[in-house]
Amino acid sequence: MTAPRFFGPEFSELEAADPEIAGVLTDELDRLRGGLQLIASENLTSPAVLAAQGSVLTNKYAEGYPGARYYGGCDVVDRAENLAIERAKALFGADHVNVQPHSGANANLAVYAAFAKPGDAILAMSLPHGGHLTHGSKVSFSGRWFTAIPYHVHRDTELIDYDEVRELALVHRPRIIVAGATAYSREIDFAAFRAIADEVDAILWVDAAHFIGLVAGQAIPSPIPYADVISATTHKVLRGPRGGMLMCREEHARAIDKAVFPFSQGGPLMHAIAAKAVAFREAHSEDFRRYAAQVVENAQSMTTALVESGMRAVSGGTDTHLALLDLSHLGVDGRTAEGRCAAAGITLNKNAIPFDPAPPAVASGIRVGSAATTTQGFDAADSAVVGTLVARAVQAEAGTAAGDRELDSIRGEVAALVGRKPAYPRA
Ligand code: DSN
Repeated sequence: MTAPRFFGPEFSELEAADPEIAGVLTDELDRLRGGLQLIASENLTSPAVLAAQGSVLTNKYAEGYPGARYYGGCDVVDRAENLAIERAKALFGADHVNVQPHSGANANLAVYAAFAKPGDAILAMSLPHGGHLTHGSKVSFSGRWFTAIPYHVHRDTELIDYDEVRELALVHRPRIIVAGATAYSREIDFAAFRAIADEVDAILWVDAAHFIGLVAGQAIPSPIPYADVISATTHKVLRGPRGGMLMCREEHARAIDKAVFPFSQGGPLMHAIAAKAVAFREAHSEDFRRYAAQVVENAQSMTTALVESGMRAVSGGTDTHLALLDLSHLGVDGRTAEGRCAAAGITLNKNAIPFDPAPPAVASGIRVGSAATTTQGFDAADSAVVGTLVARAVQAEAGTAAGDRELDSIRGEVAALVGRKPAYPRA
């Protein structure tokens, strides 16, 4: 079989050696091409990123840092890591960058290791209000090894309650204050967090995993002037390979580097680091700035359509790439909505909303994001159509004749829409 576009020439070798895994790759490409990808933490990387990631650099052990490795033969991969570091510094204006974290969670583990001791108090956003597992959940190392103090959004505005953050900081004197979330659609006031951190002499850690791509594209303000340390992922709006990164002030450089290697990781993934370098180069461009602005415009357009179709946008809307929608007054829970959308060719996730009465496995909301569709070339008008398709799918009662007909019909409209602006186009 001829290699489908976006698979390298090695694909025919894979197909001969392992047809089952070759089939997984082609099926996933078909899935990406055939539906709407609205998971807010996903994107579609470029062929150049894919090529760097699927490369011979995966072979090299390079424990240590460029120029100071524990193995020989690292001169070539050193070039990749140095390029990634220098490009990230130029893109974000950071003093120091570490591109070795294998993932966002690994980057976050390194932040704890650099700045806190087991038992220290950490002030971070509550998971059900939009935070992350590694911000103190009991099921993660963060909640098991540290004393997590959760802050919340305000019940009326559904915006971060900065008064509560300050009150909790004054009472608990946390070692670290975390700003950053996975399901919060609004800009974060980094200056307010900095002022609170200074008042209690805490480290300000911005977990920018979700929005770092919008920072790269200058679509939202940068946390760099405010944060002691920033953790991020490279695969969300930033559109790089799956992975993590850290940026910090020069004074913390040694602590951060030691916290990644040797404390929490072994050999870095040099193929992923090379792909990160490619993504940083792609992001440092006028094209990417236009992309980031369009991501926000598309998220807003999709959200407006969802609200006009009867959903409630948590906090009233979005300033970013994602929106959280409350379905409670539609009488549909998040889990059901996710399933109905899947049946219509729309991939998104159920999500807890602040003060959610439903358990997390059911949830009262859904989360949508515009990063992948914008990569496909969707504009604000397309995104409004996406919003109406999602709203129709959520309200189509699967299992009834009328509901199933509606889901089939939406699936056809989704196919037509992604056919006009496909992911990974064939030609
Ligand atoms: N799983 C990511 C997300 O979907 O937001 C966060 O780790």
